Amino acid sequence: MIDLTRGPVTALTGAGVSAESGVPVFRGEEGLWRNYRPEELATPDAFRRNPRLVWEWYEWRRELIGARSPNPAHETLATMDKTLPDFTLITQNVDGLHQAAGSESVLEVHGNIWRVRCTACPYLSEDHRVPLPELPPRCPECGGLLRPDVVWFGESLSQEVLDAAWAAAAGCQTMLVIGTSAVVQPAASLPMVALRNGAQLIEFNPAETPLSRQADDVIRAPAGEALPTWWAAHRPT
Ligand code: BV8
Ligand code: ZN
Repeated sequence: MIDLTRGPVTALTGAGVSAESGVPVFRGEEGLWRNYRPEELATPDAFRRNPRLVWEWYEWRRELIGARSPNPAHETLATMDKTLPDFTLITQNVDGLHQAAGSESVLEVHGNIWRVRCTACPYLSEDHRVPLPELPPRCPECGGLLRPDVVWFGESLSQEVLDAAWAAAAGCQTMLVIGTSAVVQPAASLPMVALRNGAQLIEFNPAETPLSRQADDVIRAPAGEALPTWWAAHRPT
């Protein structure tokens, strides 16, 4: 029986936790956009070659995400954050839905689609405007090209965020892995770090993943349905 009072709890989420909010996952059939795959658009080369095309994809995602709300899985994770004495949420998602559901300290290992930064000066800002006034958007400080403040394929993650995520994985007694295909590195190594340190691993995913065999428990169901139920049965009284 999973006992959440045994020690720190860490949750790692991927695109699947936002699926029931209507945000397309990366590797499902609807993960395509105009027949491009994320691995072709979410790269520095694609942006260098065609910043307007890459921004059209982000604009489309911002418009879509902006019209969506957190689902019960996001809400349950926000409740865990408030209820458990030592809880850390790590997300690979850039949609900001965990914060919208009330999660306070979220480790966003791949950045956030609602922040933009300049490619030519230190300008960095929250920007929720949909649509943006022009594509690609320009820096108000220096006129340089703005880019989404996300981590593209081939780019390194923020060392500070990655260190915090690594420590949370290494230090937890229980890790919940929710809605990720566990293929993108280095995030996909976090559950292995937890396992190596003796954590119990619970996977919430309707489909099999490379983690499933190593998990102590697998909940083969959509997170929006399964996580609230699971939490009701396991929340410390
Ligand atoms: C790095 C931000 C060091 C952008 C993302 C060759 C060349 C270059 C690099 C590599 C290479 N080979 C490997 C690499 C490393 C690469 C990598 O891992 N590639 C993969 C494709 C093999 N990683 C990197 O490049 C990383 N950086 O390594 O730096 C370096 C430096 C220089 C050169 C080399 C290396 C950076 C990776 C970050 C990429 N950015 N996002 C944006 O979003 O616009 S990744 C992107 O994929 C999203 O963040 C997403 O979260 C993430 C992972 O996908 P998932 O979240 O798991 O989503 P997915 O669709 O895959 O799965 C959804 C799951 O949900 C499924 O399992 C499904 O069953 C489930 N599900 C569906 N519905 C539900 C559900 N679950 C629950 N409930 C439901 N209702
Ligand atoms: Zn600038």
